[in-house]
Amino acid sequence: MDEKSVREMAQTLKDAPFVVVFTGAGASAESGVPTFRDALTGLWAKYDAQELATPQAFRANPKLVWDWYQFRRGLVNNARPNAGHIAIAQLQRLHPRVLLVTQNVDDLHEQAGSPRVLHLHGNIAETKCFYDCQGEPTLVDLTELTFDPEDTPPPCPHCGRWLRPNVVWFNERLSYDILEEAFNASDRCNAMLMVGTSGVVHPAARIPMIGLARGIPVFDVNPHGSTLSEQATWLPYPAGEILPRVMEAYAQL
Ligand code: BV8
Repeated sequence: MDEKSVREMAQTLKDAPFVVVFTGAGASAESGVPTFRDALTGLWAKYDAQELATPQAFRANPKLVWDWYQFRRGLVNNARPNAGHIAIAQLQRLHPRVLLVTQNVDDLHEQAGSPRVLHLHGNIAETKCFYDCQGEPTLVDLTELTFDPEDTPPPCPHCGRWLRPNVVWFNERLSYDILEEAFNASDRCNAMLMVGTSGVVHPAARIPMIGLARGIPVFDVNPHGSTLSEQATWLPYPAGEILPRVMEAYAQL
């Protein structure tokens, strides 16, 4: 992307009174966290993530699904924010009004210094009772439990039934309040920056679709393209490469 286009993009973001940043798995790819499109590894290579990330899969094989999340938690725990996360946090510091909405279940935006992150699909580091026996969500601190790592999922300390990761699985509804805030922001913002998402998963994908339908500038940072790249302003670069350049130009405006 030539410097003139980078500067124009930075100016558009600076001139927009309200910016929504919408991220997906690709924003964490350069931190070593595999995206959903990546082939699954090891035991799970023969499964599709969409098949494992469901309550049906958990009921059918709770140990397989729990152990898959423990594996992914390990990847996230070893990951560090990349230059793309850091650039987004910088935008939130320099711009008066940015709402960051993520589909990701890691906390790399928070680690990069983002002051507020709206998580549409939950937080992989959190554990809750599968039945929310004490109210929704019944969060449980795994570090306070003693359980046999081979005998998983561990039992809920309140009701003795399964624990599960505090993420939104396929075929589960998202939090109404979180979704309403994200859609309201999409209806009101003046520019949108989507980073590292294929735009396949709903209802999250409606966020950039609302921006595009309103005719506001929507920048799509994605080296391989998304379902919306043709309608958006597509930047075919890795987030960690292009976003620091945009923020360098932004800081000089
Ligand atoms: C629901 C948590 C109803 C779990 C996740 C409408 C149309 C079609 C289907 C549906 C629809 N409405 C509902 C559905 C069904 C389903 C769905 O969307 N199916 C699709 C896939 C066909 N949706 C649901 O089930 C949702 N629930 O609708 O409930 C309901 C109502 C009432 C009562 C009961 C039920 C729930 C969806 C949430 C699922 N949970 N995550 C977990 O993580 O384990 S979704 C999960 O997959 C991720 O969180 C993420 O959101 C999604 C993957 O999408 P992306 O983030 O975009 O990642 P992806 O890998 O696809 O793409 C990465 C991109 O990055 C790529 O394009 C790549 O090119 C790019 N990239 C790579 N490297 C870089 C990069 N970009 C920049 N820089 C780089 N370096």
